[in-house]
Amino acid sequence: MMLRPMAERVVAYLGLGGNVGDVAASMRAALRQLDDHPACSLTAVSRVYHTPPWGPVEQDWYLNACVRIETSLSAPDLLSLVLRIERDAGRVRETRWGPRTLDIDILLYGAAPVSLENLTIPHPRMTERAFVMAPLADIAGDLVLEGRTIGEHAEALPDEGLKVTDIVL
Ligand code: A4P
Ligand code: MG
Repeated sequence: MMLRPMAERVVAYLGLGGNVGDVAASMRAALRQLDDHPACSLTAVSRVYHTPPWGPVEQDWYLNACVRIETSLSAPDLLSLVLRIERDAGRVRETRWGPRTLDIDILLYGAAPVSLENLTIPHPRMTERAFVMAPLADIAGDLVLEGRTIGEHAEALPDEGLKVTDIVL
């Protein structure tokens, strides 16, 4: 039996979204890559939501979901991993807030905020977006952020018309 020292593991929450191509297939591939990574394990997956596009760019509806992972990667290393997974999904960066095959945002990483030049956690504006709060409430409804539970944030947001799908990731 091989014994490895236990690295410190952190619970992190990721938000996934996309509106180009077979998004559910891109999400499934992403979850497999995360879970197959030696320093990550996937511990919860939300339902998949069909969501009206948010922001200034006119574009198709999105699929959105959230997952919980446990990881011994640092936050910057986790960002490198999710950016690589986005590239593997064929993500091309064109317009900010524009259409994409797959976007993976690090919503939360442990309890402490992260503030680096290229990485801000909690993800800015996440509590204002129903397409993030609704799926996150599925897997972290009791977690407190900005003085309210995620479930309360989800309830308080205006109904943007998002719909639960029967897609299973
Ligand atoms: N970055 C900083 N902090 C983080 C973080 N916590 N997690 C930096 C991930 N990345 C973070 O991201 C640009 C850079 O942000 C990354 O390289 C990293 O260094 P990006 O994904 O290329 O940019 P973006 O996604 O176009 O911009 P942004 O501001 O992340 O946009 P959002 O907020 O992700 O919005 N409507 C619906 N219904 N559903 C959606 O999922 N998504 C967007 C994109 C617009 N409308 C949407 C949806
Ligand atoms: Mg993003």
